[in-house]
Amino acid sequence: MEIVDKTGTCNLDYNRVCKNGFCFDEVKKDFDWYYTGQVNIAHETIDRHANSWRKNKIALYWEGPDNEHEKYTFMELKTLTDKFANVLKMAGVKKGDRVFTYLPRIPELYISAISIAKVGAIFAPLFGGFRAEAVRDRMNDSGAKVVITTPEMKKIGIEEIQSEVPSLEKIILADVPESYKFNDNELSFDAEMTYAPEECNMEWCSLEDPVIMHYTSGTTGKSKGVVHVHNAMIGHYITTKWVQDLRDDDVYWCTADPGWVTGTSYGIFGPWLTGASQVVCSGRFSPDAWYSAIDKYKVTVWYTAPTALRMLMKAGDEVIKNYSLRSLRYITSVGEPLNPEVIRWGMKVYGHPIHENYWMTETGSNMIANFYGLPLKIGSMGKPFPGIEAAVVDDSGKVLPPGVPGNLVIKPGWPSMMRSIWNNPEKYREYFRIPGWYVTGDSAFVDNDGYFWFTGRVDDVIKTSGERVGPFEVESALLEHPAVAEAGVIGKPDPLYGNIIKAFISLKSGYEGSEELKREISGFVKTKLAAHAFPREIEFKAGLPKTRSGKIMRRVLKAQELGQPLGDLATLDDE
Ligand code: 6R9
Repeated sequence: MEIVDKTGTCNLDYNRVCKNGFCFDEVKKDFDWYYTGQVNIAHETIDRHANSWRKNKIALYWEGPDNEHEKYTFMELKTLTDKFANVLKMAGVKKGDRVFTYLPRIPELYISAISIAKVGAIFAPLFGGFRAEAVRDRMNDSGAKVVITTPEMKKIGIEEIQSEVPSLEKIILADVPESYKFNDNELSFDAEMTYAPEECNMEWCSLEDPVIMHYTSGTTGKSKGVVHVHNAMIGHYITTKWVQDLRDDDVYWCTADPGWVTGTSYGIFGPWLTGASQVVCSGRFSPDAWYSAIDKYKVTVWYTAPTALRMLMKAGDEVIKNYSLRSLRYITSVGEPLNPEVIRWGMKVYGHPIHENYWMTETGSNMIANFYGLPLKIGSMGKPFPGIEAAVVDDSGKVLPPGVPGNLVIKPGWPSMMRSIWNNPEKYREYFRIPGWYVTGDSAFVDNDGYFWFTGRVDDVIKTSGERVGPFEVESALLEHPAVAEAGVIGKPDPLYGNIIKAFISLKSGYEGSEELKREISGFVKTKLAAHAFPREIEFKAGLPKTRSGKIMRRVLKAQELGQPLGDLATLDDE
């Protein structure tokens, strides 16, 4: 066991606020709605600061892929989001409508997020890596009314499926080249903004009205819409303050894309709820680009992910010498287990440990963390955030003794917990299969000091580069390839990506397994489903292990791949 002691002044008295729920109640007075009774996360995120001494403070430093850069104050963002909220209203968006963004990390994405909340609609961000089939399924599941995208993204993800999404009324296009010809159902972001009135009537909501929906993956079935409400702001705010340790004079950079929950809770709402300045870099990952961003913007608090940190470690210490990283003061990481050696390396080259934390799309904000003021235990996820009650239990709900791994569960009722799965109460209920608990789908153990240690997923969900992928969706895409008869997909442990997607495929008769066919099938998934969720490895097999009812047993494929015992094979169909 290794503990790194933190020094500094922490405004969090763990013992005082440890009582369940107390911590969350404590911060309500920081929001305007506590006094006015008028609720909207957009007001607390932007307008509250635009009406305060922070109005001329930079809210957003934007760095484009080719060194373009822009900056926006809270006041400027208030005006822009008021205007764009009016554009959305003119486009017919009403309270409760689902408005998608399918955008690269350009300022329009951030303006859209806040504006969608301002009109009381539901902000549904789609990761730019998704392609047509994934886009179609998510929009159809939720009955998307409007999507905000660019002509370039529209071409790769929307054009071919547009006619299959009957609910879609309008496409708003940002970043449009002059030569572009608009279709009847399309609006230009820029043109509409020039005419839009500046005065906007905020749609006041209830704390329980939905405002954010993230599509995420489980083991079975297509992606599910995880619904969060305005009340989630309490969780975003308090954890950004105490887990990310964000303070007023910080320059903060969360490297996640808002297509994933980290990029929304901690890349849009959390930091702005605290009134901090944040950096958004829209380019691709490269050690030079990332270090140069930290240097250029004097980033002080940095929230990133294990795969990126491992890539930075792999890139070596030489590249760091070209940049000053002295501004860094606090580093956090999420998404997958962070290797202790990476933390030790981080201490050497960045001068600070990396604080790991744990949570998921459904929880809306950090649940377990090496939060500020808590002695950091390297390799552990930390302790439950004050006000959160977590435990490790067996399948019947019995709490397990220290050191024994089991289901990681959380006592329901924290502010940012999802309120529903869109249109799917049955899927929602599955999260509560152990009475009295929210079931995460992860396994963990608790040590004698109360720190939680991740041991793996209980289900088949794959984390690749920290991105969450459902095997079913990949299998479905594979089955659409003319050569594929059956497909089973697993996560295969990988030193860099955490896991890679490996597909086992049996071919239709008449097809010959070859390296070329593997490349073709991989490419097929990349262009149909997602640029990030394709199998990096494919193995052809004469037949796949199935249950007697015909379900492919991924568990057996995984055990075979890892050379582990096959476990209970009672349901295996021996043919
Ligand atoms: C925020 C986010 C959630 C899943 C989660 C778990 C894995 C997250 C982790 C971690 C080990 C950590 N995960 N943090 N595993 N150590 N510190 O990543 O949300 O995309 O929904 O994924 O990620 O398996 O259940 P999401």
